Amino acid sequence: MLVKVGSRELELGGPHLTELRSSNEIVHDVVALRERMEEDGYLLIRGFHDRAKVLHARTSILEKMGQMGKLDRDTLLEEGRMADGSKSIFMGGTNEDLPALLNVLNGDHIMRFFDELLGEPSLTYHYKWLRAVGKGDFTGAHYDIVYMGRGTEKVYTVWSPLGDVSYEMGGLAICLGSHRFEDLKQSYGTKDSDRDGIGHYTDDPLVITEKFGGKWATTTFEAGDVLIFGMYLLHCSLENTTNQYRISVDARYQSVNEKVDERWSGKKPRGHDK
Ligand SMILES: O=C(O)CCC(=O)C(=O)O
Repeated sequence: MLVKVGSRELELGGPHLTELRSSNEIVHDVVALRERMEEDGYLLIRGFHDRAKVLHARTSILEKMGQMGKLDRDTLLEEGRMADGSKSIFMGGTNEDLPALLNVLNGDHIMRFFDELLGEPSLTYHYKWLRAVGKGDFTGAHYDIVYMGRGTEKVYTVWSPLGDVSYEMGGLAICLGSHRFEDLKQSYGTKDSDRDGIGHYTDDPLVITEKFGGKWATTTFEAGDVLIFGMYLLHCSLENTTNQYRISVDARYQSVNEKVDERWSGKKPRGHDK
């Protein structure tokens, strides 16, 4: 099967693209989870969130998008089909008007998970990166440290699909081993998007593997699944080739004892430096 990763078409199971591995068999063993995170640089946990709560959040987001005129009115709301002429919508912010979403991202289940994983009380940044990615769009390959590196490096991203995401709808892909690309960490990984005016490293996933090695990995996702990774794991998304929005959110978690990146934390996070 051919999958569109960033600007390339790659064969799933071919030399450049494989499947992510799930960590569900070790989900109740925190020591094993920490070792897996160290070794693989990511944790894929299926059914981590309560699926019904995620679907409730999805409905509230779709209702909002419908009111914004972004959805095709002749189709079912839950399909999230794009209205003619609509584009991707970035809804980053505190999203206080979406309590069902905050219930998933700030709830006891996920906070207790991070308390245990970190071995310290955890916090989550108030800013949530909510995205509705439309047809033809994808996210280029990057390290998150470039966007949120002004506090501790020990921040974790949780990427949550808010709906089922097929290969065609464009879920996330990561570059295996990229948390150990020391040259890249010492160059691109020391940049700050606001200070240096730098963003994604590349739209072409093979630029990375040809220069640094590794291999890309992805999968299909269901509402409730999460992909968790640190600040130095290269990731991009597959292209959405459908006319249904791919709705997802990425949120951040860290220890309360570490420095936070003030752009994203607090009740009124200021966001990127203007
Ligand atoms: O969902 C996407 O397209 C990008 C997500 C991302 O870059 C992240 O989770 O850090």
